[in-house]
Amino acid sequence: MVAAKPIVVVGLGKTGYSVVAFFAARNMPVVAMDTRDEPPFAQTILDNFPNVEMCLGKLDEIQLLKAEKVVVSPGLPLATKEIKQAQDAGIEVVSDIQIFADYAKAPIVAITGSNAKSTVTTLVGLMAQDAGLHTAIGGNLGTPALDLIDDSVQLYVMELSSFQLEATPNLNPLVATVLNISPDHLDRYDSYKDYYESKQVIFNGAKWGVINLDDTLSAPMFAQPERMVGFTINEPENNQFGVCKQAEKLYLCKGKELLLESGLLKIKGSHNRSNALAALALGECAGLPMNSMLKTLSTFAGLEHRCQWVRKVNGVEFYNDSKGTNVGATQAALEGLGPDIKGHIVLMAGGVGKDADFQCLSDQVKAYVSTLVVYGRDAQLIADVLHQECKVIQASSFEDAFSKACESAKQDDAVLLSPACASFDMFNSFEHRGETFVKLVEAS
Ligand code: UMA
Ligand code: ADP
Repeated sequence: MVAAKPIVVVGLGKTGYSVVAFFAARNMPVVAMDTRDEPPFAQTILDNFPNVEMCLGKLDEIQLLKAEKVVVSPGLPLATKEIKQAQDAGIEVVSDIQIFADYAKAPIVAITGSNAKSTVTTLVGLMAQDAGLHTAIGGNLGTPALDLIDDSVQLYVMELSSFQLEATPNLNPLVATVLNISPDHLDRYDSYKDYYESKQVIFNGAKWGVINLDDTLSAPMFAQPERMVGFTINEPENNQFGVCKQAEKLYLCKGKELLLESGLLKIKGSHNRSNALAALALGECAGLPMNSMLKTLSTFAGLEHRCQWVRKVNGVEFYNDSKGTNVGATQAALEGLGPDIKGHIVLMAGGVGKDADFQCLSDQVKAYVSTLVVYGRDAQLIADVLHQECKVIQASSFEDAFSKACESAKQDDAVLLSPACASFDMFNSFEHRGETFVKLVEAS
């Protein structure tokens, strides 16, 4: 008897571990590899799955060429030499999300975009749970997709990154959306076009597409969903979702039907109105009842580290937007909070800029920011392009940035941490950065 060819799992982080566990539980031969000598889950795999063959410190080309298929983790580019070589030799190279799509029996709500993915995914997941469905929520949000597979699940609500989607040719979701597009991860893609096109596969085989009518790059470009519904932060047409004004009040609406006064939302700013409308549109396509969705929406207070109000100290409000990891997010945070701040915003930004063009922030910085305090690896880059829009101060550390921001803030101002950068030069994660900020605020 010829031995079955192995599944080769590349990357032994959270995703890789979930893939190894998934196939090992199905008694399929697995080879696990990682370019790192000590990847996070190597020891756990050795302990729990002693039959899994392991290759650390490099990608083993011979094993890759002998694979039944290769499941590659999102942190590793498909362009990696050994992966590319296997693909060129005709070996199927897919993401964990493709395996998930192959095995999931319940419909999938698939959510991507440059920003707001976690907020909208969580909100749609809560809406489905409150409507009584056994709902599994995860993907890029944190719980790897394959850990969610369960035959009792009635709906999967999945946050998907471009890294995951680029190796997911056949998702076939019930509903798919690209929430918005702005530059991100330009250190990994050859061009902006490559980046936003990588998200388009989310529409492959989709029954419904939910389209952001305010963002042309979010619309389907290649595969067309069977049916589409749009959302906009302006007045909508016909059966689209949007915002209407009546008697000086703003309402979320569907066509001419008023759904909810926007002042009743706990998540603030026009970007969050857009997020709320996207969630309603996605939920409706998934068959959730409107009344139940509106109830969930009006109690949703948002996620930590996303334009989160921390505290008022000596007349200055402090906001933690540590999840603002690209220029589009920081633009939205400034536009969302700016009009509500009586004074000005003192902005703390910096970290790993991922080759972004910080010039994109000029208009919002000019409109709302009195002082910009920059820190971290790309501080100088940010200072160079924005020094004409406001006062810019360079800080020597995150703590120094915080104390300089506090010194600059006057009564009625707000100190906003919205870095427009990844955190990995100084912190383990955006959560770690946000928690450090909150601790500094609490100690001030
Ligand atoms: N790595 C190597 N060698 C390898 C494999 C990975 O050096 O052989 C490095 C990668 O370059 C990366 C790190 O290891 O720096 C982690 O990569 P991974 O693919 O092992 O990551 P996981 O632990 O599996 O976590 C991934 C997502 N991480 C990335 O896409 C980088 C998590 O999203 C996700 O929650 C998790 O799967 C479950 O689905 C995090 C993220 O930062 C939150 N995502 C990016 C974002 O949101 O902007 C896309
Ligand atoms: P993601 O999972 O895509 O990173 P999150 O929901 O975690 O999205 O939000 C990340 C950041 O994106 C927030 O901190 C906020 O600054 C910004 N943001 C939230 N909603 C929007 C939106 N609709 N458009 C642009 N930026 C947004």
